Order: sequence, then structure tokens, then C-alpha cells
Amino acid sequence: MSLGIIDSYFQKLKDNLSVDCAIVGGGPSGLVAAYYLAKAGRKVSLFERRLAPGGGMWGGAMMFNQIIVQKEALPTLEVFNISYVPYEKSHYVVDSVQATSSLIYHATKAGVVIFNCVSVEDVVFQNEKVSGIVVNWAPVQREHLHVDPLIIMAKTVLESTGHDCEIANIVVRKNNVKLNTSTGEVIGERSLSVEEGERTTIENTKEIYPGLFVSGMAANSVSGSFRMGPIFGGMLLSGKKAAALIHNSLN
Ligand code: 48F
Repeated sequence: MSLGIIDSYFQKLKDNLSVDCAIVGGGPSGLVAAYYLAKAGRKVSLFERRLAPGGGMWGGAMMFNQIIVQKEALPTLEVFNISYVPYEKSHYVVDSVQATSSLIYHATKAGVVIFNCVSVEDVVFQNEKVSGIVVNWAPVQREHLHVDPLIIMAKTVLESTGHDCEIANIVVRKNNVKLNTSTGEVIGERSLSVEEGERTTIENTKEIYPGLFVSGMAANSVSGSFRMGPIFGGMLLSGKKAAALIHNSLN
């Protein structure tokens, strides 16, 4: 039994030491991006610090496990076989547990390899380009153990880490570079504005530095836009857009 687990895990790790896209964070935008990239034939692995991928989608709003999705994102819900019920004009309610588990299920079935309990603590920075990620066990990071990390080489990296946009912050702080934002810096998240936040999540999904793309709430945090609360259409569409941008850049 142990040999089966160890051999197959190490095989999976070895197979993913070099990938087309390394996705940092398994929230909704990262999972959707991963799914579409894998469907397009790209080699994608996703690194999630927590035990369960899914990010902020499981908990609905204040742990009432329902979320809102707008009409524009219904085709994406259908791709993932997620049920929805009309709520008010152009808005639908969705069971957040079904939504989150469906994203994870379909992503892995499409060929995405998920490494959970793994934190991304830095990037590989070569020739003025983000060329990979630096990973360690999440408990090692949490306990501040002095243990060196491992490296995953990636043609592209997608930051989908949510509100804190950790990777963009690290890239700027450590390398003294300018990002593709209005100030060249990580501007930081603004307070809540639902419609504006949703719209700009998609707008701000882009390549922010050669080799480094950003999606979901991290996209708004990097570019200085609004949070939006428990409405998820923008996250799904941001993931889809990120996949298309990355797929094109890999061509
Ligand atoms: O925050 P999160 O759910 O990402 P998202 O796709 O979605 C945002 C919404 O959930 C919500 C919202 C909706 O209106 O505003 O907040 O932008 O998930 C981010 C995931 O990234 C993981 C983190 O544990 C979470 O599951 N994560 C963050 N930093 C790292 C990381 C890291 N350095 N390494 C690995 N995982």
C-alpha cells in the first residue's frame, strides 16, 4: 500500500517538474483557467496551499453556502454541470458546495494535476521573465521551518491567489520591476462595489509581467479595483479569459 502511494506520488511530481502553466491557488478562477488550458491540450499543474482546493467558494456568504452568479456566466456553469435557480433579474443562486466540487472534479478529469498542501513561496526569475515557481509544503511555511524549497519550471505562471495577490507582491518587492498596471506597482484592493468589481475582474485579467498572468480577485487587487462579495460570475469568466490569454501566449 505505502509503495503504491509513494511511487505514484513521486511519478506525478516528476512528471510535473516542467509544465506549460503552473497555477498558484485553487480558487474558482484558478480552477476554471486550469480546466480550459487542460482541455486545450496544455500541461497544467495547480498548487494549493490548503488541504481542499476551492478557495472562497465553499463558504458562500458568511457560511450560508449559496452563491450568486450572473446571467453572463451561465454558459460556464453549464460546462461544469452546475445547477442554478433564478433569483432575480439576470441573477441566479447556486449551491456553493456543488459549484466548488464540480470545478475541482472537472478540472482533474480534464487532466489538471493538483498539488494540495503546497505553498508557492517565490517565482523563478530568469532573463527578466517569470519562468517557474518555488514550492514548499504549506506546513513548513506555516511553522517557519528553515527548509529549502523545490522548483517547478513553467512556460507561464498564473497567479490566482485571491485578495492578497502574494505572487505579484513578491515579484515587485524582490526584483525591483514594474508591472503592467497604471502605476507599475501592485495598487491594492479597494472596498466593495459589486458591479464595478465584477466588470473589472475580467478587464484586469492579463499578463502583468512577462510570463506572469493574474486572474480572479488577485487581478483586481493588483490593478487597484473593488472587491465584490459572494457573486462569482466574474471569477468564472476571469478564469476562462486567463486560459485563452495563456493558450495564445504559448502558441
Ligand atoms: O480567493 P480565492 O477563492 O480565489 P479567486 O479565484 O476567487 C475569489 C473568491 O473566492 C472571492 C470573491 C468572489 O466574489 O471575491 O474571494 O480569486 O482562492 C485563492 C486560493 O489561493 C490559495 C488560497 O489558499 C486559496 O485557496 N493560495 C493563496 N496564496 C497561495 C495559495 C500560495 N502562495 N500558494 C498556494 N496557494
